[in-house]
Amino acid sequence: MSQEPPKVDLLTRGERFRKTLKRFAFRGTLFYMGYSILLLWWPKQRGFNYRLGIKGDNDVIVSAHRCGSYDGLENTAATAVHAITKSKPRFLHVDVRSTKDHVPILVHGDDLSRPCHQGRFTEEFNFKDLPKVVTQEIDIPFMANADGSPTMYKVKNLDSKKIESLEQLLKALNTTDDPENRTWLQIEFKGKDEEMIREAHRLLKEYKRANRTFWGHVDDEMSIKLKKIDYNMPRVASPGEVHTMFIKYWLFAYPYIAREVHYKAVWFPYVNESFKANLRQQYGSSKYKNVGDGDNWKYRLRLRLLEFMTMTSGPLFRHLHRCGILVMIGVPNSIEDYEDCLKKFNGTVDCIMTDRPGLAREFLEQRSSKLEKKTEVQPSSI
Ligand SMILES: *[C@@H]1O[C@H](CO)[C@@H](O)[C@H](O)[C@H]1NC(C)=O
Ligand SMILES: *[C@@H]1O[C@H](CO)[C@@H](O)[C@H](O)[C@H]1NC(C)=O
Ligand SMILES: *[C@@H]1O[C@H](CO)[C@@H](O)[C@H](O)[C@H]1NC(C)=O
Ligand SMILES: *[C@@H]1O[C@H](CO)[C@@H](O)[C@H](O)[C@H]1NC(C)=O
Ligand SMILES: CC(=O)N[C@H]1CO[C@H](CO)[C@@H](O)[C@@H]1O
Repeated sequence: MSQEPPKVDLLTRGERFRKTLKRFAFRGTLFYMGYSILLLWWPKQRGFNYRLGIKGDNDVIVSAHRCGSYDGLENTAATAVHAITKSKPRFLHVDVRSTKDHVPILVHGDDLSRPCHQGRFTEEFNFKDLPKVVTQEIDIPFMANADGSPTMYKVKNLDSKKIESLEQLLKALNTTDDPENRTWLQIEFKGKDEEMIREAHRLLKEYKRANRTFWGHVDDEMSIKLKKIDYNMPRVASPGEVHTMFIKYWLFAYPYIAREVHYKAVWFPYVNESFKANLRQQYGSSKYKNVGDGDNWKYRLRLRLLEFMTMTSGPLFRHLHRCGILVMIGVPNSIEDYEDCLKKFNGTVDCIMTDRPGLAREFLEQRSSKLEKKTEVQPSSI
């Protein structure tokens, strides 16, 4: 019986401790990642898609971006009513910001240069003093021409000559025939005026729309305020929340906190040449140029990040879908775009946000009849 000392004894206490720690860390990490993946597939908090009746992956709904800015002047009641009667989107998206007297108005940009050819901010005017809409044409930012310039909407006689308020929209919707109350509002607040948001909330209650409206704010801090103003209103995550969501997901942490999530929808961009042209402008690079020149590093970084997010979005978006959180993709605007968009986000898109709700609806109806045919054929061929 040779008395070889056990190997472990050769290690000092410190070394032994480090070894154990390593082993635990390794196993712990494996467990942490494994359980995260498990939760990603089988979320504890399963949801329903917010009473919108979305059943399976094949049911994709439409949101009319800025009320459908290809078919009428953006963010106006007339365009909204046209959309409801002609193309029946499930969501009417509007941009809402404030005047000096805290009236919620339907304007996209922070100044009035696009509709009124005045570079002054909306907050400089009381509602009744807002300048007239004078523009003869207005850009549809997510619809680029071949040279990268945006497609222009030609203003028609029937289009509103005034900047409209949220109340005017609600009034128009109240008298528009909408069987079964199918159409929901999707409000995108801008600016930092909390009083205006409270007023908008009061109006939504008054017009009995509060339980048929998703709201969101482009600013992260204000977005949290929405939660405080009315916890029960379904909220669209702010861009910042979406970024944080992805970072947590990449670190395998998202499924662990999914229960505490308050938002009921996320908006994610569909990156196409049109979107890139828009992004280039945002980052102040040279105007509407397609090829390289003027692309600054911020633009390129943002684009790479978006592409990486899109690439890795599959499991996360499927998870959101299972939790009952709507995944909205914006803003594809042609049949080609819709096909590409559904391919890129294979099976994870709940809602297409588009400036052409009529076209999108046609496309989706054709698609679902094709899908139905496929599923009908399959059983007999087996
Ligand atoms: C539509 O909504 C209004 C107001 O919320 C409500 O009074 C009405 O009963 C609803 N109609 C249907 C068919 O659900
Ligand atoms: C909405 O329309 C109904 C009649 O269709 C009317 O009774 C009601 O007062 C309107 N709501 C508001 C807030 O104006
Ligand atoms: C919203 O509330 C009204 C009553 O105020 C009700 O008639 C309607 O069905 C509700 N809509 C939804 C989608 O829950
Ligand atoms: C989408 O995913 C399904 C399986 O879920 C697969 O059969 C189909 O080929 C995919 N489509 C595309 C365009 O990748
Ligand atoms: C799928 C695709 O490429 N869609 C569109 C992207 O944007 C350009 C406009 O710059 C369209 O022409 C494409 O159809």
